[in-house]
Amino acid sequence: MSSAPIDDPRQDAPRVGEPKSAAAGIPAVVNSVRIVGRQAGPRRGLLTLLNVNQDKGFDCPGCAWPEPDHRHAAEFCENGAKAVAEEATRRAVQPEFFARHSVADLAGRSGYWLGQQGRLTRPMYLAEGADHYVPVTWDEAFDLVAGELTALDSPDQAAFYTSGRTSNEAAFLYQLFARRFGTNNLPDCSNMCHESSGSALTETLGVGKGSVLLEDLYQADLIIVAGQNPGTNHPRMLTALEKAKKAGARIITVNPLPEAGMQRFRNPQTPGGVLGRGTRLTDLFLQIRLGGDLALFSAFNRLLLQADEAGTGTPIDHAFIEEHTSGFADFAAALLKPDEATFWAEVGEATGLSRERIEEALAMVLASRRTVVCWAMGLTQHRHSVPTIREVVNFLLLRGDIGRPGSGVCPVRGHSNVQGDRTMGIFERPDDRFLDALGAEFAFEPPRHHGYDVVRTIRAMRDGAVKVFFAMGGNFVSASPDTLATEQAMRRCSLTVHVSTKLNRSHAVTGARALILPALGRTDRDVRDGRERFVTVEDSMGKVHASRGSVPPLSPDMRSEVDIIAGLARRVLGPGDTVPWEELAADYDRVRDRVARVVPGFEDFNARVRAPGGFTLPHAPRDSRSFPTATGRANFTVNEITVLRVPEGRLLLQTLRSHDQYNTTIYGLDDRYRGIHDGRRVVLVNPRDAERLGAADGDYVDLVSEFADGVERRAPHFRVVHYPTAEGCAAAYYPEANVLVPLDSTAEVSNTPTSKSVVVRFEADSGVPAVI
Ligand SMILES: Nc1nc2c(c(=O)[nH]1)N[C@H]1C(S)=C(S)[C@@H](COP(=O)(O)OP(=O)(O)OC[C@H]3O[C@@H](n4cnc5c(=O)[nH]c(N)nc54)[C@H](O)[C@@H]3O)O[C@H]1N2
Ligand SMILES: Nc1nc2c(c(=O)[nH]1)N[C@H]1C(S)=C(S)[C@@H](COP(=O)(O)OP(=O)(O)OC[C@H]3O[C@@H](n4cnc5c(=O)[nH]c(N)nc54)[C@H](O)[C@@H]3O)O[C@H]1N2
Ligand SMILES: [Mo]
Repeated sequence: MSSAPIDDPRQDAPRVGEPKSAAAGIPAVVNSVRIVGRQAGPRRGLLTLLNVNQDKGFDCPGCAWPEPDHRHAAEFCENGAKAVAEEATRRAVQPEFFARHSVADLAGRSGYWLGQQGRLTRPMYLAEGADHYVPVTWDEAFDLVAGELTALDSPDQAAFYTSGRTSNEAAFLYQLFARRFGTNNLPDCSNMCHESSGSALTETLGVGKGSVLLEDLYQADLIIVAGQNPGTNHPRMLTALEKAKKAGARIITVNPLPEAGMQRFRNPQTPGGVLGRGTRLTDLFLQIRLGGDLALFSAFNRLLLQADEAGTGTPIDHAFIEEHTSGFADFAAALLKPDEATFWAEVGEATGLSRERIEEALAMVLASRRTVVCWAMGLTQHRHSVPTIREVVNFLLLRGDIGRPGSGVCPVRGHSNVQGDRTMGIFERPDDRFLDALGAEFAFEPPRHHGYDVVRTIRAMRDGAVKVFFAMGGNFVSASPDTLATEQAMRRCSLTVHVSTKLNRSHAVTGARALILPALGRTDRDVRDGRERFVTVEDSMGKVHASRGSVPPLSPDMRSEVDIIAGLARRVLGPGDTVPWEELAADYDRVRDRVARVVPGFEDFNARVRAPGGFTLPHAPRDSRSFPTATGRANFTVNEITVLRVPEGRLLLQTLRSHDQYNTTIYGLDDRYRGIHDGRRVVLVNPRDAERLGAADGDYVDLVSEFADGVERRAPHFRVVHYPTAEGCAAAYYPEANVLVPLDSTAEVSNTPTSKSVVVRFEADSGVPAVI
């Protein structure tokens, strides 16, 4: 990792070497220790690392991958260590910092530079027309927000965003506050992330969450990992995959990129991983074109149906289909309808894979009695993501692979509590059952009309329909699509408020007035009135457990998210409110008691969460093969194959994560496994495409995206890197490439921005941009 945070755009000067073919090993350990030491120092560093993911410790703020029952003394990974180090850092942003740097100055810095300044420590206010943020007291801050909120014509003129690190307790109170105030405008990072999974799974299985536990992975015969890069984004998943392999599982990886982590894993906690070559993970690599997964799973399903018709083996679980599903006949008829030539021509075009290759994969499917499909953003951020995931469900239903050990759907969540936030009611389209329970518990009538998701919030701010934007964490400006459109929308607000741990671009691109409210993070000790408090989180597999911070907060002016929400709610709603805000905040057990009465599965919450390891939420399809869908059964669906065609001379571009970032938080300028160092403005291109486009390795180009609205979106000055990505499919890093993702290019049903399929052309380099 480069040591100096980037301040001068010319520092972004990528050097390119060979991609790696194995992940982790000793370099990962060395890197973890170095980063933590540099940010947090030896004492805070050790205090944090020894407490990550331990029973009495805190949940890693990195990803949502679950902790195994038998934990290692060091149950963290290189990237978890970076996430912890960023938060437990000794560097602090004090009021003097804001006196030195105007907002215009901050708006001209890179996200990397902003994040490297350290933790936010005081509430700061930017008055209308002012150049600098100035310190304010918490009471003044609450008064400012309350004044603005209560002056609105309608509660729907405010939007309350949530990022996925917010604890269950804070999320529950936050959504309660928004609804008590009168709106369902609760956009969250999920809208840009796994919303497509939630939509598809709720419709087909009745529960919008994954159906597998860690034990299922260990019992699986076959694990298909599609559209996911766990070596970087869920490194502890590699340990689980290694264990599954040792128990006999085989792995098919589906990805346009040959990601190092899925090739070979050198587990730093085993001698073989340190000294030997490690474990080969992938048995079959399907190098698919972007967006080709719907066609791939359709091909699997058609081959299964045909094998069944031919009477070879038992490709289909008829008993399961008969007893538990609905819609099979329509699904089968639609899938078998096209003639062979037409069908396979479409599959070939969409996937870039030969029929032989797909049949090779199918042979592995047929040899498996228990199959798990794991996926992440590679499947969720396309226009046809919901149909794609529905087709994955069709595939598992055909095999009877839902609700039996060793099989199921495994959408791997991103943010460490993004799943819990949704469970707690952070959702712009809540169902009546939830609202009824919430209203009954707190004696009020919640708003019933749906609120805005992320994309609709941006449009509403742009159009003047939302005037107050409040964010519980996150970096809305940099994480959202269409950066310039989003920035303009933010600037039209009368007030923007960010409850944050670290400085980011959303603090520099603001409404007429702005507030920064400094919050405690996962690693911080949360003490009030001399008593230490803990929060809870839910991992990607529906396990709920406690999280206790261990490092002393850098400033007494930082408050817990729960205290911030309660303080604000009290001010906005007045002392006579039906919700006893202060009483709840003073003791998180009281919040949990309320959750237990409102949210199914949380009965006896306080007792059960104190048991070692916490507890697992019920999941009807997994637990009892019952399906709370509209039909009362698991639903087969008909999904038409989509081929993403691009005009001559264009490429499809995906925007993804490097190894040295956490979403918009940039840890450094390297992407070690892909062989990229010291820079992030790179575009990975297949050499054959590059030749067609006349782009030599090392050339600099502008990326220009093309969309039906005719608006020109340009990302200047990207270094061309010849890379073994699927033909026709390029890749560049998020958030630098977000400027290219059109606001109105979203997935059907889920409305998720299509961050993994943007049509781009290359143009002559227009030089280093002012802000990178
Ligand atoms: N260290 C670290 N950890 C993280 C994060 C982070 O930024 N840094 N972010 C967290 C969050 S919020 C999330 S949501 C997750 C994200 O985790 P991932 O989804 O793994 O993240 P991406 O980098 O977006 O990677 C997408 C992967 O899908 C592949 N892909 C892209 N398009 C397609 C496609 O059409 N089909 C197929 N089959 N593959 C495709 C890409 O080549 C890449 O390997 O990670 C979480 N964990
Ligand atoms: N082009 C493109 N865009 C994407 C994606 C993509 O793949 N491509 N991925 C999308 C995905 S999957 C996601 S999840 C979103 C992420 O969107 P966000 O969740 O909005 O973004 P982050 O970068 O994770 O937010 C980082 C900020 O959160 C704050 N923070 C960190 N921890 C805490 C905490 O404990 N409490 C509080 N209050 N604040 C905290 C810090 O101030 C930090 O600067 O981005 C999406 N955007
Ligand atoms: Mo995410």
